[in-house]
Amino acid sequence: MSEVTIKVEGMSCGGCVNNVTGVLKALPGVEDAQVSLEGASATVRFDPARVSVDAMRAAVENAGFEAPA
Ligand code: 9UX
Repeated sequence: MSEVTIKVEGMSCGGCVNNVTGVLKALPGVEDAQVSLEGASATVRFDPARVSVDAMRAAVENAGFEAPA
């Protein structure tokens, strides 16, 4: 299992945090996601054989937020 912290910009309330958490945890291979509103970031524990960081960033962007590299 690996861990990565990605930037997540555009979150403005706890609902956004829940939304981002949900889309990340919905990805097969994502074990856990801890999303920080204040930190504008998400720390994700994942299986790199099953999911890529690029796929996480794409999921966040599809949910309406920005996930710059
Ligand atoms: Mo808060 Mo975010 O009212 O997707 S849920 S702005």
